This record gives sequence, structure tokens and C-alpha cells, in this order.
Amino acid sequence: MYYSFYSHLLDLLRRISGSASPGEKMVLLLRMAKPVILRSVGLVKPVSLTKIPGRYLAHQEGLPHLPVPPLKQTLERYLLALKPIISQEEWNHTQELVQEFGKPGGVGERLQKGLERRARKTENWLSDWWLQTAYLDYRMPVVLHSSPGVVLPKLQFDDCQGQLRYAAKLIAGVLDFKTIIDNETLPVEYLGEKPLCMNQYYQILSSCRIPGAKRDSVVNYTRVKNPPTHITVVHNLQFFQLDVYNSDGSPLTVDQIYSQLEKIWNSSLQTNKEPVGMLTSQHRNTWAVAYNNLIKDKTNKESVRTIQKSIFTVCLDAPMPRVSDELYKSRVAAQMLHGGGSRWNSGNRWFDKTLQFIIGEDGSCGLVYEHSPAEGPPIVSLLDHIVEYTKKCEMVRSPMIPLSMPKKLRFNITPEIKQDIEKAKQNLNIMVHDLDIKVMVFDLYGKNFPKSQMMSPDAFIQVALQLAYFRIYKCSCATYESASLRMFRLGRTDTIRSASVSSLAFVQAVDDTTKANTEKVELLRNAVKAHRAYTDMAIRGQAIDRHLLGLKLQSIEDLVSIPEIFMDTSYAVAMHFNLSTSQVPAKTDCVMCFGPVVPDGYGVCYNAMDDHINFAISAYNSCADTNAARLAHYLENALQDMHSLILQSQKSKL
Ligand code: COA
Ligand code: HC5
Repeated sequence: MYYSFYSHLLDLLRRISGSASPGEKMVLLLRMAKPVILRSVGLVKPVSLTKIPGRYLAHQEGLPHLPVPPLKQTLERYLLALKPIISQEEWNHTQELVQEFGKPGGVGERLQKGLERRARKTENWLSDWWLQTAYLDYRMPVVLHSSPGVVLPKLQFDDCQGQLRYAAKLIAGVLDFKTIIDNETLPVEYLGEKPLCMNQYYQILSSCRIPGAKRDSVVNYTRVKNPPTHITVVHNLQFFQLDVYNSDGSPLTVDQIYSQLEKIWNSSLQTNKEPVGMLTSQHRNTWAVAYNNLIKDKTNKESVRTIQKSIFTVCLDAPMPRVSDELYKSRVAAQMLHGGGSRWNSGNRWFDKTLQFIIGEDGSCGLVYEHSPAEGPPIVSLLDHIVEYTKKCEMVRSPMIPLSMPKKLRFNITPEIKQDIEKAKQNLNIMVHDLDIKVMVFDLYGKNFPKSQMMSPDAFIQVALQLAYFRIYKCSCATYESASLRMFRLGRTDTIRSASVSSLAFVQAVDDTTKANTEKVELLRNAVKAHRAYTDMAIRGQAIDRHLLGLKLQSIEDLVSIPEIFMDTSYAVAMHFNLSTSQVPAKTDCVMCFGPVVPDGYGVCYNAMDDHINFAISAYNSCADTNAARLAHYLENALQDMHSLILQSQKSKL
């Protein structure tokens, strides 16, 4: 049914005339055919994606390939991006290296040809390289260094019954979303006019990272012969396999899930267990060695496989120390990122698991996710779905067929494994003490104010961040903002470099009392425009960072020596992101967070709502030069000052 429908569609596509590319034509056709496709999904049983090309595959095939930007363009833009962050002297030196690299018939051109060849041969020249470089080869612990967290608004319960009830609804909400994914009825998302790659949605459930001696891997059990029908629940450091489908294939009801959770809860009341999950918080090389040791035992191996294969994990957390209202959100953000330490909930996790929902007894709720399979937006849109679902769904007590006790996942802890767990505890506790995190809700305005001024809200926030940083450090630093490459097939991200010549001109001028407000506003508008222009360039696949990375990796693959421009101090400065930032828009009023990417840097994640902005700022306590609360304070001032600057200059015009 599917097959003949799509062959028909492809046939139509071949016949269609006009200037659109085959990809664009397919998307057009798909949009026209949407109701038919939805109906056809209702007629047939959901099938594995590997067997029959469904709506999803056809959509994917219609997406354009990620381009390789022109070499000359990237080199020019690289030099420009360096201007605000290095000295003139360094810049002059780098300019010579860049010229040498880019000269006709030179190394750059040869590598560029290699990249172009790779782009012709692959679905996406970058995605595999990116997965390896940014995630699987990266050896630092996933905790703080890679896995982001999300905090939901505080929920209305304060005991373990409320905790279990909410957990049951949340699980049902995820399963509801899973049905949409499995049936391929997830609406295609758009960035402006352009349809986006939906692949990441198919990677977030039933997947897990696995440590390797030199390189990790990531497995996905969605498209296997017998896809998993269970989730993992962790309570008091003990893991359980909870089957979430009835024998007829229907998902358990909220009521059924609740009663299963109660059973889990009651059979895991002891708290003296070995926190085996703590091992997953280790440096990847250390964990890889411990992992091989752990799974030597057959029971342990089975338990680990069950966790890896599960659709997702739910962590029922033990109560955490109470804090003031002011500190509450920051504390929960830390709970999501690391679990609070070995005394609290860090062992109540399997950090390699892609999706872990965390629910505390005090109404705290959120998630931590292992980043390698997907970016924030699909995760957050799943969360939006859950929040809506849990609001609507009521628990109705209905007669139930008794369900069997969820299986406890057993671990045989040898003295060697115990020692590995002890080491993991120590290292995790060091990380916990090192994290400095501040959640700030800026409520003077949200997206609506910059919009009313005909400015991009995201660019406005980024310029404010540049101002805050400059006021503290009296200089600009290499700044990273994630830009989505999902306009392209299998696209992940590129970098928007927020420190620009224009942002520097603005931040240098703003506190200069000799300058008029009108001039300052002009500089502000310029900086915002420059940022928005960089964003447009990045989402169209024309930014510089992934291209430069590609050229470097191509030289490694060609076994030629690494070109001088990549050995240069300016390159190191450009890649040392003291500010690592990201915006993930959400319908829910949630806070998203992640750690800094350099020891002396900040992680800044924000969710801009219409009338307020949620920020989470992280830093390391071990660095004397950084302080999350201080940056938050300066950021708040910068946003206030930019607001009054604009309003004052408007008043004076009247
Ligand atoms: N005047 C008035 N309104 C404007 C405007 C202007 N000059 N410029 C933008 N706007 C509006 C937009 O139309 C948009 O409206 P909407 O709220 O109705 O959708 C809104 O302001 C927001 O636009 P902007 O702030 O410019 O940002 P964006 O939504 O285009 O997002 C990025 C910019 C970089 C965040 C986005 O392109 C992106 O790549 N997102 C994904 C990032 C990501 O993957 N992060 C996670 C990595 S794990
Ligand atoms: C729930 C929000 C998660 C945001 C995660 C994010 O932005 O990750 C960035 C991914 C990328 O490729 O840009 C990396 N960063 C955290 C280092 C900015």
C-alpha cells in the first residue's frame, strides 16, 4: 500500500516540470498529498521504516544536501571573525597563513576538492564526522561536559504519591508521542518557509551510548526486528524493567503504569545499594575499562543490555535538601545535570541513556539527555507534548487485569567493580562541587520588545550577552551559538560567532559618556543586524566552523600534515569558546541548561518567551575568573540598559 503510493508519487515527480530541484518538488508533492498519506497510515498497520518507505523517508529524500561553502568565502569570513578576539599583530600573522593556505593550487584547494567529493558520495558530508568529533571521540564525562538538562516548572505535589502519579502520566505522554513517531504522523517542522530534517526524532527513543576504549558508539533499537516494549525505572539506585505495552500491543493506561510504579517503589525501599549507575558519569576511557569489567558477568551484561535497549529511563529521585525559592530553580538545574552527588541522586541515573526523565518528591521535574543522537529542539518538543498530555489526562480507576511484577535488574558487584564505583563517586563529587550554576528569569520583557523594535530577539539577547561579558572582562571572547542545519538532510548544527566587529563597536561605545544615545542605538541596531545576518548565513550552510573542521579532518584523512592555519594560536583562540550559548525555543516555560565547554568559560542557555526570558548560566568554581551569578547580574543590567537606551532615544526624537 505504502509502496505503490510512493512509487506513484515518485513517478509524478519525474513528470513534474519547472525549475524546482527534485528535492523541492518532492516536498511540494508531499505537502499536496498530506491528507492522502495520513489516511493511508490509518489503513495499514504501522510498519518498520526499513521495510517500506513511508512518509518520513520520502520527506527526507526531498531535503537538500548540506553544501560545502566556497573556500575563498570561508577564509575571508574566518579572518573577519578573528578581528574582535585577537590582536592586530596576531591577525597579521594569521592573514599570511590564510593566504598561503588558500593560494591557487595550494593545500586548501586540494582539501576542498576532497570535501566536495565526499559531499557527492554521502547523504551529508558532515554528519558522521560531527557525531564522531563532537561526541563519540570526546573523552570527557558526559555529565556537565556534554549532556544538557531541562527543568520543568514546579509541579503541584509534595509527596511520593504525587510523584508516582505524575510519573505515570509522563510515561503515558511519552508513549503517546512514540505512537506519533512510529506511525510517521509527526508533522514536518519548518524554519521560515523551509521544511526541516526530522531524522533526530527517530533517534531519541530506544537508544543509548556505549563506552569504547578509544571511541564510543551509539545504538538505536527502534528499527530492529523486535523493538523494545519496556522502559527502565530507577528508584533508590535500583533499576527495573517496566513493560509498558499490553500483550495486544496497546500501551498501558496511566492507571496501570501507576500501579506498576507503586510495586517498584515498594520493592526498592532499601537505600544501601551499590550505585552502579554512577559508573556512567566517569571519564569515557575509565568507564570503557570499567564497562568491560562489569559486563564480564552474565547477569550484569543482561541488566546493562536491558537498560540500553529500553525506550527511555525514568528516575524517581530521593528528596533533595530544601533551598530558598530564589535558589530553587538553580538547585533543580544542578539536579538535572548531575543528580546532586553520590549522597543524593547521581547514582539514580544511567547517564549513557539518551533520555532520562527525572521526577522528585517535591514537585521538581525535568530531564537530562545524552547529546550524541539529537539536538535540543526535538527533545524540547517531546517535552512540550508531555506537558500538554499530562494536563489533559486524568486518572480513571478502571478494572485491571493484574500485571506481573516489573523485573528488577540485578548486578553482581565484585570487589573490583566496587572499587570502580568508589572512584566514580569521588570524581562525580568533584564535578558536583565544581559546577557553579545560576538560573535567572529576566522579566522586564521577552521576545516582544525586540520584535516591537523590528529587531531579532535572538540577536538582541546575544548582543546583550556580549555587552555583559565586555563589561566584566573589558574584551570580547570567542562566542558560540548553535545554529540549526536541519534545513539539510541529516543536518545537525553549525556555529554562529556572536562576537563580531559590529558587536565590539557597540559594547565599546555604550559606556562612553562622550557618545550620543542616537549613535549608541545605531551601533546597537548594527550589531543586532550583523548577528541576524550571520544566523541566516549559518542556517543556510554557509558558516565557517564546520567547513574549517571539514578541511582539517580531510587533511587527516588524506594523511597529509595538518595545515599551518590549524596549528596557529589564532585558531586555538577562535576555538576556545569562553561563551558557549544556545537558544532552544519551547512552548513550556522551562529552563534549559548545560555546562561550559572550556575550564574558564560559561555555558549560557536561554528560552525566550513572549514576556520574559529564562536563562541558565553555568561556570566552574575551580576557575577564579568566572562566576555564574556575576554574569547573570551583568546580563540583566545589559538587557535593562539596552531597553532604556532605545526608549530614551525614541523619547528624545519626539
Ligand atoms: N523584526 C520583527 N520580528 C523579528 C525580527 C525583526 N527584525 N527578526 C526576527 N523576528 C521574529 C521572528 O519572525 C520570530 O517570530 P516568531 O516568534 O513569530 O517565530 C521571532 O522574532 C524569533 O526570531 P529570532 O529571535 O530572530 O530567532 P529565530 O527563531 O530565527 O532563531 C536561531 C534563531 C539561531 C536560534 C535558530 O535559527 C536556530 O538555529 N535554532 C536552533 C538552535 C539549536 O538547534 N539549538 C540547540 C542545539 S542542541
Ligand atoms: C535542552 C537544550 C539543549 C541545548 C544543547 C545545545 O545547545 O548543544 C549544543 C549543540 C551544538 O552542536 O551546538 C552544544 N553546546 C551546548 C555546547 C552549545
